[in-house]
Amino acid sequence: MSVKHRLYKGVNAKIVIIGCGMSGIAAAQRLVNSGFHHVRILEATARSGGRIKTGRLGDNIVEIGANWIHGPSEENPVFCLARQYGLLDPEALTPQNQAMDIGGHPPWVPNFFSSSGQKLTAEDIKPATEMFAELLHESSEFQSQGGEPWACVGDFIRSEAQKRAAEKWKDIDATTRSLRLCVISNMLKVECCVNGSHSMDEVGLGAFGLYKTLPGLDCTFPGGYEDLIRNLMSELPSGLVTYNQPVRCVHWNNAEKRENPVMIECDAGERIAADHVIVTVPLGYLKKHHSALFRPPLPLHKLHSIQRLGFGTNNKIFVEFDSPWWDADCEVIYLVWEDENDMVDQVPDVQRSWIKKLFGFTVLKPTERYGHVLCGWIAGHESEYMETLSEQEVTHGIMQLIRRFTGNPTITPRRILRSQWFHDPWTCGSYCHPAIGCSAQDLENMMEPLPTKGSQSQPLQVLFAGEATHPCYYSTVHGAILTGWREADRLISHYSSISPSELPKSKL
Ligand code: 6YU
Repeated sequence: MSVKHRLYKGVNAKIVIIGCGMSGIAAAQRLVNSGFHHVRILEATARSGGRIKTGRLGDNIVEIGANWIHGPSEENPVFCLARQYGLLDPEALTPQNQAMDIGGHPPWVPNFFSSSGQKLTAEDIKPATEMFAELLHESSEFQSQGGEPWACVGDFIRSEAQKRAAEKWKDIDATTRSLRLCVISNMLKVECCVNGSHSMDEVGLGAFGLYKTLPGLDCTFPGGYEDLIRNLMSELPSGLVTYNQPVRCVHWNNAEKRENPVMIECDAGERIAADHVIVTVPLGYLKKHHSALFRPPLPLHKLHSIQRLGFGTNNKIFVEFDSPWWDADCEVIYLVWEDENDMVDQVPDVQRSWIKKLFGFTVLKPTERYGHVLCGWIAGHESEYMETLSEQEVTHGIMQLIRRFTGNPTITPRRILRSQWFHDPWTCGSYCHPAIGCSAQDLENMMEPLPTKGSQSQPLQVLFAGEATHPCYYSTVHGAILTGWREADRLISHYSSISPSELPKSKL
């Protein structure tokens, strides 16, 4: 028997989804396809997509938010949907591309520059990048073993790198050894961007290995990530989303009206009664607004997990040039500061030297499509400070940086465009990471519906989706989709298992 049939040709349950990002859209799609008639999305902004946001720099399409399909292969729902809608380049569809197992770190062709204006050779940097890759891999293994020697990834990598450098590189001259440690500092800054953390000293060593990668060489959407959103939205009934409708408070266990246990109060004053609400707001927003957003307040164990999990900032600065100053085959440019052999990934004086946190640039390819455009990456408080500067100040900082590292005093950017995710009031940062002291239980707590098990009240009043509720694909778009489907399935199986007389009678 089909799911639709089991649901008695569509139940009348009123379901409100808060947020029209990937997880909210995925939940709505699955519920509507399963016969639920009364599904609504309330979205604070004027657009769908949330942290999937395609913009323009001149004639070029650039991604302000999510960039890649991480691990484009059969198990990745983003890949499968993008393939189904015909949104990918043929290369991304090849079995070879899908089979590549890169462990989350694509093997890009690098150029390394140093702060004294030198282009570094493979010989200079390879021992350091190899040691770093080894340490990163070891960092992810404590999750299954337990008994980690340090609380955070940063301390583990620093202490081991120092130890191993003293052993392995003891016959190397002091300048080269120091430069290699500076390369490790640069790699730590890369990891801050990958993890969405201020510093790797904030990422818990015990939980680092919770994140799982999928096979497949990361690929992009030639027409922009928002193509995926447009295709999915076109399959939803028109009028399902109310835009510019921020939700102020979710009143659950609503004693006044037993048949509609949830009352959603919007900023504009509208009050919407519902049987279920799926909350997909980002963890950054939850951290800041949980106390106003839920009445009664969240149970303490859930609140503690919201507080314990990390949610940091990773921003991009797109920079266009008249001509390239990097090699034709170069895919990523790393900038190594020669005074950073202490392997610290935070700058001491954010206002004066925020730019030192920018690890380098990825090169937008193919050149025929994008022209000469680089994407600079900067994480942490330095990134949050960058957001407060004017575009001219950021452009000046980038120009000085590139001139210094290339030794070419004439390089001048044509224009720039940067993201500002920390100051986005509906996101408050970029994505989550397991901070010090986190465990799998925190992600379990994040996804646990309210009221919690054992309560006598109506079940599944408040459900939680969004990237920060996925046990192993958090921080990604595929993680977000899967959480939307998970919560929709939770409701579908709930209604599949109850008799018609118990179904809600009301209409939205
Ligand atoms: C990916 C990638 N990528 C770069 C940057 C960012 C992110 N991600 P949404 O926020 O989308 O939706 C919530 C909605 O709720 C939103 O529309 C709000 O307006 C609304 N809302 C809020 N409050 C409300 C209220 N009160 N009322 C009503 N509405 C309200 N992911 O797969 N590939 O390349 C990147 C990247 C700069 C910012 C990314 C990437 C993350 C994804 O963008 C993100 O997870 C999903 O879009 C979230 O969807 P959602 O529905 O949950 O929320 C080893 C190891 C380490 C572990 N990490 C490795 C992975 C690395 C991740 N890498 C990311 C890198 C980039 C570059």
